[in-house]
Amino acid sequence: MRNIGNLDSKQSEGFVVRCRRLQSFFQDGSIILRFLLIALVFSVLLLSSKARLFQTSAIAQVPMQSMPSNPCSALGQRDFSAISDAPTAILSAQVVPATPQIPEYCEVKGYVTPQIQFEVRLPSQNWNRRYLQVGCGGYCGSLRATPESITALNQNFAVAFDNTGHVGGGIGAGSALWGLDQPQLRIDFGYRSEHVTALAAKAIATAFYGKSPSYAYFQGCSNGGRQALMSAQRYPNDFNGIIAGAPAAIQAPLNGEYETWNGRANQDSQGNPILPSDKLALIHQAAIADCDGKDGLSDGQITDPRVCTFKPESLRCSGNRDQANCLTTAQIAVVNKLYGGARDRQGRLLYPGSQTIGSELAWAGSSIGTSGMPPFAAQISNSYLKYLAFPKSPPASFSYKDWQFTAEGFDRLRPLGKVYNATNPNLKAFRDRGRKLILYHGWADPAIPPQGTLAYYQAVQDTMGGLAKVQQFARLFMLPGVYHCQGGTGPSRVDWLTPIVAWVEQGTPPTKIIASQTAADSASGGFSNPTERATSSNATIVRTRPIFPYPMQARYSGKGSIDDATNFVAVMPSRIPNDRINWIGNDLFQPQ
Ligand SMILES: [Ca+2]
Repeated sequence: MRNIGNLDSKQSEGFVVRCRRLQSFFQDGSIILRFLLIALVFSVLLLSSKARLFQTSAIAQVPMQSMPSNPCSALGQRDFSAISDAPTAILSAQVVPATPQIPEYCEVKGYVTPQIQFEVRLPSQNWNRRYLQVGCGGYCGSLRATPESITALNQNFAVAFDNTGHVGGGIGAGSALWGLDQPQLRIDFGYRSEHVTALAAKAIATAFYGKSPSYAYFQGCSNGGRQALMSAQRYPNDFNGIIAGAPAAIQAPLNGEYETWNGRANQDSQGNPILPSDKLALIHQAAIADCDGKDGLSDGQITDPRVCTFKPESLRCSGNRDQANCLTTAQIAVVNKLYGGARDRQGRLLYPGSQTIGSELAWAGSSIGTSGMPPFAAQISNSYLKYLAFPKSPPASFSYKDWQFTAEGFDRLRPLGKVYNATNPNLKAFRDRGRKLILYHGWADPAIPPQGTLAYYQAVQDTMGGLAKVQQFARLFMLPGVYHCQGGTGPSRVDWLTPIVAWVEQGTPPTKIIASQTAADSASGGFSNPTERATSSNATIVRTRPIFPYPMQARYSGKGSIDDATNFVAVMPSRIPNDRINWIGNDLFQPQ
């Protein structure tokens, strides 16, 4: 009777009755009847316990909850060196006590050869048989428990993350020095680290619980979004469901051309800045005034900035005299370089995308330096070209300022691009295994152009039988006014995990996502610390909006608050956008 676990008193009485009948049948019933009754009893018990789980979990329909079958510390003695493709060593295994924020878990640290360090967090109680691996942004180089990983741990997922195979990271000077003529470390960062971490973490979870995970998920944004797509393309066995946010998927052209272009757009011939960051508000306000209402609602956010026709020339200073409320000819040229994107002398695009109209406030720090610091674009480009871009790295004196925007230059980025780019639109193996993919991108992303994600999604459609067929396993959500992964002038807070779980486990595709926004989100420049974002999660919500699968858009119903998602409906745009972009790397979207 001790095994009835979660059943309430009424259910317990029923169980007692069933036990007595069972006893009676064992005494005088036929073998077939005994078998049928035993099966019935187990079915009732299973349904009863599942019904309770339905009510208690935000993530619906937990397959089965499991407890550890081995002590945490025992994992430190286990030999995982024989994992195929992922020889693994454990460095430590210890119980981390519960806090008000996080339940008790077994923390396992280790590495996969040669140096892919990882951390696995295994909940001590009520594991939901799910595994979530989270990606790592920029050039990674450290173990980062993202807010998404903490949320999932709270929901009794086993979670893991890794440093992508090297130490040192960020985006500043020397942040990618680890890659200097290091082919293996480049491969580990490029595509191997998430695969082998998944192999190791699943084996460790299985050893701990005595059961393997029922479902595996991956969630990442930026470089983590690139890792997400890489998994879908190269390792379709690894994850049942994948969430790819603002992916840095077209990485060699992104970091080699696009960021280099943006990093240099605001430099005069002496290297001094032309456009001060305090003029970005002026440009943004003029852009919003020009385009906000074109989507049918003046709400401070632009549903699809590609319909905008704003020109910075409208802010031209009289007599080209530099004043606070206008732009000089040179400043207008900077803005047009950012709106126009990286190009060679013939005007051919070297990257499929550019800064979007409406994103101007987020240029501060990303494309326009602040406080005397070079912008993000210059830093990430410089590290890429010096340490990651070429089979043989350039001399130490080389910098992003020496790069030539030419077809020849683009071709020089191709060999290592094969390691970093996640641009293969052939997702057949992924689809055929029943896997699901959610893609999302902010329309005002100042770091990675949203048009590139649209172009990739278009290539997937072209390869996989069109939009309707692709939406059976891969859906894209475009977030108006949202910066890089988070923050922005539009709602950016989204629970992506619940819908991917529902899609994978229940076959329920996401038809509507609710995004929310706090006052603090609007002030974010798109590069705020994710940890700070997590701790401010209790901030007051000032707006919610529905996001529909692309290309559907949210339109105001005409009644009620424009800050309440319930007052918006899904509409198809009057003209279905053409997301193909003619650029010098068209062939990168050819199916492999
Ligand atoms: Ca609007």
